[in-house]
Amino acid sequence: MTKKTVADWQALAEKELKASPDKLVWNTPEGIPVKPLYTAEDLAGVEHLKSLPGFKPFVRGPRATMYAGRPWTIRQYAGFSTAEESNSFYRKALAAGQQGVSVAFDLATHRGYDSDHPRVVGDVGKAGVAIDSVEDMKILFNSIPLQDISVSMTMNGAVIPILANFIVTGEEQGVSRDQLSGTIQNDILKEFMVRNTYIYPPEPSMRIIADIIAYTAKEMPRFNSISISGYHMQEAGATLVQELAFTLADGREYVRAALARGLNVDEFAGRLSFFFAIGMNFFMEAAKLRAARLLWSRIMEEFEPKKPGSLMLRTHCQTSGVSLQEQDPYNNVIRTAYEALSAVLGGTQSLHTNALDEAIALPTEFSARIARNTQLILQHETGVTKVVDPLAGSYYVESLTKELADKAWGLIEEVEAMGGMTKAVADGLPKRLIEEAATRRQARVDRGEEIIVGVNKYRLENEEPIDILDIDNTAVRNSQIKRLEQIRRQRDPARVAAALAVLEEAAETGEGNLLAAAVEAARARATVGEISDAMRQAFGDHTAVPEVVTDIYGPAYADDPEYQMLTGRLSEFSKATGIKPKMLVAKLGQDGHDRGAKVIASAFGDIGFQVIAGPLFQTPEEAASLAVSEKVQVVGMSSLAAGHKTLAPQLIEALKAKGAEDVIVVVGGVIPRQDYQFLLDCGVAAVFGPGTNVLDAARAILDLLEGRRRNA
Ligand code: MLC
Ligand code: 5AD
Repeated sequence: MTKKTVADWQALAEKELKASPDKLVWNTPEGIPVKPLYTAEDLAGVEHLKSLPGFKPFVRGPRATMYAGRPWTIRQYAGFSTAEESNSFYRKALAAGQQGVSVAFDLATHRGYDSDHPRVVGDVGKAGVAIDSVEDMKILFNSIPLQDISVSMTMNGAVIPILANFIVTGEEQGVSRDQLSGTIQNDILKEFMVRNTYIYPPEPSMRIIADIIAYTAKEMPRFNSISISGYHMQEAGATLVQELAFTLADGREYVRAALARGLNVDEFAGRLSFFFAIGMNFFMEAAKLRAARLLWSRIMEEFEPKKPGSLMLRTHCQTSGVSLQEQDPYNNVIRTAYEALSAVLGGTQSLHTNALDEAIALPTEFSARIARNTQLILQHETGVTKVVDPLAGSYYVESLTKELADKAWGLIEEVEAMGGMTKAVADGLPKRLIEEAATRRQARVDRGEEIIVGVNKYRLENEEPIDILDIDNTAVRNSQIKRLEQIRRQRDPARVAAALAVLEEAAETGEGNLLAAAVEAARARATVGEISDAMRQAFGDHTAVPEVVTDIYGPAYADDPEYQMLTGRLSEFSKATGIKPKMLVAKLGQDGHDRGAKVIASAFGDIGFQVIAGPLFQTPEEAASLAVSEKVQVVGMSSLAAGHKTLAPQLIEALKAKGAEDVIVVVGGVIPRQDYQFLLDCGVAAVFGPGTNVLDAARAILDLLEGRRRNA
């Protein structure tokens, strides 16, 4: 038999297809042309092929034996309501097979506000657990042995008070800080880019990070000082190349900040850790983790470390939140299982699998169990843990690994040419590129070019609502306020004031370590808000000016008759009324998830609305004032952090109080069906839940505007 060549395959494929097989090439959003066939020829030039796990460049994994020696950590991110409730949830989860703890704090805590602050009325206990002081933190970890269980804390803005509270909780549980193991997210650059739970401006924020790296390097050898995160970039719409490149570029920037603080690279590099999202592009996601390890070891070589561990990328992964849907929600179990397998084939160290109700609410005990079991089944039943890096040698995966690495490296070099990530973030380039990618994707989904089962294809006629977790925000707030009052009554005010003064001075002068100073303040029972405020005095608050990308959604629809009909109707309406309809896209409370708001603002602008993108973190009162001064006809309130039942009625009341009751209020975002009627009864004109097609939303709003005009 003669040996067949790729040319022979081409010919056969052409016969089979009756067309060139080139038409099967899939151009991914990353700009990577994925071919229908990969062969040994594709491996020419792939330099990492011969590497072994446990050795640099670690493509095949950071450990020699990987899961055969020890499986990844099942670490489910969770937190809601009070410390008592979250503690009980963690303990049950640990008893049922979870292996590490991961704390989700509420948005008030993230932004450095105590639960009694007037700006956080809708946020307390909602998207995570409310923590105001060491007393709450001690309840949170009650009966969880901190010398044995590693704890991840997702905290970036109020990172100093939270880590200080954790250290003091350990002390008071009898666990010294050198025994504490875990991870603090502490990654502020991506907050400025996509996640938005920052407090202070970039420069002092970078100092905070360097202080934490310095403190943990000396005092907490088992603790990972940072979790450099791409997860939120992908959630905000980034392509995998963008996620890879910006995350690693962030990491490089943190290394530089720590070196500038006078540390030796080997003192801290082994405790830097990473965090990536794993979406539905199965092989590419696994390849992404392999490429990440390859590139990180390349980046770290520049700093000439002596320890091999300093070149090693270790990572947590979370399955993709945005890939999950409100419609036909049991499909989410399937999506999450594939994503989890991809993360594991990519060699993650720790994994969170999302719950099936992700698109509408926080997990219930039931949905959390299914999510956890998704990993337990992978670990115990599938055999995937038995062999290290089983995808190695796959023509496709190895080529993809190289292609992703090359493409990401190009973008990393671009960032470098701008002077590094802090500068790039200040310029806004990464944010812009990610928002463009997000808007492009929305257009693909709305047009049905990217199929989502149960959403833009195979949609059910009738959806059965599922049980969801609802949190009584007022009850949580009241109980937090009670405990705050008690703490303030019982503590020694002179000791608190003295400790806060030392902290403020450290912030002001640049001398001393902020975390060390905050630990003393936490021991004295200064609250999260007070510790944050002491630094606010010196650093000030960061405020971002919202920018909106344009001409992405429109051009994607240029040839579409439905789109043309809508823009036509809109321009008729504008002609008849003398102005383009004007809409404020408002973000209320401490909810910084703005992908949806930005995509809506961008797409509506292209469609022909005048759009005002409101600033983040407004109170309902502030948003109403802006709506009135800008003379908008519509306010679109975007809510992804479960504050809608508190904030929407307040917004409507505030508009009424200003004589602007004719302004149409619509609400979009993560809104459970169960809440629609409540919102409509409060005067909301329409609700747009997850999976809404943007054109449908625009049409509905135009209908409302025309209706108003007819009735006027
Ligand atoms: C591992 N070990 C082995 C081994 N594999 N030993 C022998 N043989 C093997 N095969 C050892 C390790 O060296 C380590 O010990 C210990 O076992 C634990 O392994 P690990 O791989 O370090 O796992 P873990 O402790 O789980 O740490 C994983 C991590 C860490 C490094 C990625 O940073 C982490 O847990 N991150 C989680 C971050 C997270 O959950 N974030 C949630 C974000 S949610 P030793 O002694 O070396 O430590 C979010 C959402 C939002 O952000 O709100 O927006
Ligand atoms: N509990 C569990 N999961 C949460 N997420 C956010 N907050 C919580 C919480 N309190 C998950 C969602 C979201 C991602 C950022 O983390 O999956 O997409």
